[in-house]
Parts: sequence; structure tokens; C-alpha cells
Amino acid sequence: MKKALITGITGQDGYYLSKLLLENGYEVHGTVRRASLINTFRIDELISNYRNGELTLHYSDLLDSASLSSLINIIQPDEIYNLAAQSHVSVSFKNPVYTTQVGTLGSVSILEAIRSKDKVIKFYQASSSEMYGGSSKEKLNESSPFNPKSPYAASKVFAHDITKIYRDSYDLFCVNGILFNHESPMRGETFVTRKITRAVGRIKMGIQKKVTLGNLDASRDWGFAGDYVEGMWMMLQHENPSDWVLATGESITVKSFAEKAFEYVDLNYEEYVESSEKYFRPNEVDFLLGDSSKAKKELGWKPKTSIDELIKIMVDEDIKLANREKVLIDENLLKPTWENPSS
Ligand code: NAP
Ligand code: G4F
Repeated sequence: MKKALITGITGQDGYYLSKLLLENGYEVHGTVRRASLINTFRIDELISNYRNGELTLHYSDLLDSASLSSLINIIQPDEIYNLAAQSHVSVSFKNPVYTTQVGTLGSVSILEAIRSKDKVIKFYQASSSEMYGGSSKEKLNESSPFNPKSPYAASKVFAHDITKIYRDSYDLFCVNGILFNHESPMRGETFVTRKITRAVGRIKMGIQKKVTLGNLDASRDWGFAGDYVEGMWMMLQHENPSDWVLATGESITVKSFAEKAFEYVDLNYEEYVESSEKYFRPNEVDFLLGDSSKAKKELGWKPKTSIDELIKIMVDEDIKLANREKVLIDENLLKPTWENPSS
């Protein structure tokens, strides 16, 4: 039985990746940050389904290199997936030092632990299309230049480079997955796709009136997170370590995403979507479009879910959630707090 350690197991990708690995017979270990409230809601279903030692959670933080090193010693994993990050680009402008510390220290701490203890452990770094900066309309691949435009993206460039440096200097099996945006019903609610689909669900159920977004003209290459975690796993099964782009090869604007999501429930987005400077960024990544032909050729990976299917999956789930919220509101057990989110 293979053992995997996942940092950031409580996040969107942590859920889909741990589900995939558990279904494939892995013993999965994940790091959880201590918080005043329990923050495992995304993986609660897995915790309850895998109670016989298949899934173990450990308190840790990417800023605590001693805890990471000690976990690696105790668990002796075959594979480590470094998914943890302060992953919100807009928040990274407000918390630049913290975002940089988490984005940079985590990767080098884990790599250093692998180098000094067990060089056969395979390492996956969650790199990001944000590193490219989005100034070109060209399809971006593994050779395209980086031009980071946020503290988040700059920290990801460091982690990406240090992963390559450890691979080349110490012959470690370390890979960078340069993933373009990937979404799901597990997506954090302040990322734009989920902010839109949550609003669609609530507006359809009559418990929200409008949604206020930022730059509607930004364009992204959006895929389904469930497809992308398969690519992460495939990278660590490949014969040789390298860097791979995962993307759909299609980019649409925020406006177009909103239009499709509202249209799916027979509503006209123009009646419900507003734009405010409040959600604009100091430096915007205008356009991202990826070319994942290397991953297709070498890993046999390709996205399975179209943008229309992704929107359907997300809106359907968010209508169910809004339905449950409506029942609670009608019984005076819940107060709506979603009209003015912070990001
Ligand atoms: P996410 O939902 O925001 O999850 C981030 C995870 O990191 C959460 O488990 C979070 O814990 C954890 N975390 C945050 N700060 C931490 C710290 N100081 N120490 C330990 N854990 C910490 O992000 P995601 O969408 O799953 O993305 C996974 C990774 O891929 C991230 O590194 C992200 O930057 C990268 N990425 C994502 C995309 C995308 O489109 N989703 C694209 C490219 C790259 P809490 O639950 O306690 O907050
Ligand atoms: O959903 P977003 O916040 O995602 P963003 O900035 O592209 O970052 C995500 O994808 C990256 C991969 O490229 C990851 F590395 C990163 O961790 C994260 O998962 O914003 C997408 C676009 C931006 O251009 C933003 O300005 O949507 C625009 N936008 C318009 N209105 C908005 C809003 N973004 C947010 N979060 N909220 C809005 O109201």
C-alpha cells in the first residue's frame, strides 16, 4: 500500500486528491491547521468513510518546518503533494508577507526534509498559471516566460524554481504541476466562479437579490478540479520528473461565465450582476489560456469536463444548498449574510 502526505488536504484540491488516492488504495495522511472552529467540512465524508487507518490527519502549518520534517520522518510517505497555500490572489495584496512566507517556506522546508532524510520520496508542487501574468493572448506552455503580478504569483514562482533547483542539484523526484484555474462545488466561495454559482442558486431560490463582482472582462481557462487532481497523480507516476501544464485550452471571460450560469436557470445575468471597483485588483491578470499538449503526450492526461458541464455541476449543487438555506431562513434559524462579501 502506497502512502501519501497531502498538505492543504482541507482545501478544494485536497478533497478531490485524497478521494482519488483513497479510492486507489493509498494510505493518506493530511495536514490540518489548528483553528478555533473545525475546518474539515470538505473532507468529512471521507473521514467518515475511511475509519480504519486509511486516512489520518495531523496538525501542522507550512510555516512550521519542524512539524513538517517530523511528519515526514514518522509517516515515511512515498509521495508528498504540497497543495497548501494562501491561494487567494486578491487577499495576497492585503496579506503580502504572510502569503509570501507560506508560499515559499513550505516548499523549501519539505524539499530540504526530503533531501536530508529520504531522497526517494516523490514531491508534487502546486504551481500556478498566475505565474505567467497574463499579458499575452498566446497559449501558454511549460516554456512560456513568467511575469508574476501579485505577491501570490511571486511566491509561486519561488516555489516552482526551488523545486526545479532541488530536482537538478540533488537528483530528487520533484515535479511542478502548472495548473490553470480549476473549479468545482468544493471551490472557496470568494473565488469568482463559486461566487457566481452561489449567487445563481440563492437568486433562483429568492434569498439573494444581486451579486457584485469586480472585473468582468478578465478571462480564464477554467476546468474541473476532479480532472486536474488525476493529472497531479499521473505526474508522480511518470518515469522521469518534469514540469507539466494542465489546462483545457479554452478561455472565457467572467462576464461570459456569469451569462452561462444564469442562463442555465433561465435568468438574464444583466438583471443580477453588478461590478464594483471594490473587487478590482491593484494589478490584474487579464487573460490566461493554457496548452497542455505535453501532459497529453507524456502522461495521457486530458480534461474530461467542458465549461458548460462544469457550470451545470456547480449550479446544480448550489441550488441544493440554497434550497436548504431557504428552509432555515423561513424557520428563522439562519440570517442571510452573503450580500456584501469581502473578496
Ligand atoms: P484552497 O481551497 O484555498 O486550499 C488551500 C489549502 O491550504 C487549505 O487546506 C488551507 O487550509 C491550506 N493552508 C493555507 N495556509 C496554510 C498554512 N499556512 N499552512 C498549512 N496549510 C495552509 O486551494 P485549492 O484551490 O485547493 O488549491 C490547491 C493548491 O493549488 C494551492 O497551492 C493553490 O495555490 C494551487 N493552485 C490552485 C489552482 C486553482 O485553480 N484551484 C490553480 C493553480 C494552483 P484551511 O482549510 O485551514 O484554510
Ligand atoms: O476566481 P479568482 O479569484 O481566481 P484567480 O485570481 O484567477 O486565482 C485562482 O486561479 C489561479 C490559477 O490561475 C490559482 F493559482 C489561484 O490560487 C486561484 O485559485 O479570479 C478570477 C478572475 C480575476 O481576474 C478577478 O479579477 O476573476 C476576476 N473577478 C471579477 N470579479 C473576481 C471577481 N474575482 C474574485 N475573486 N471575486 C470577484 O468578485
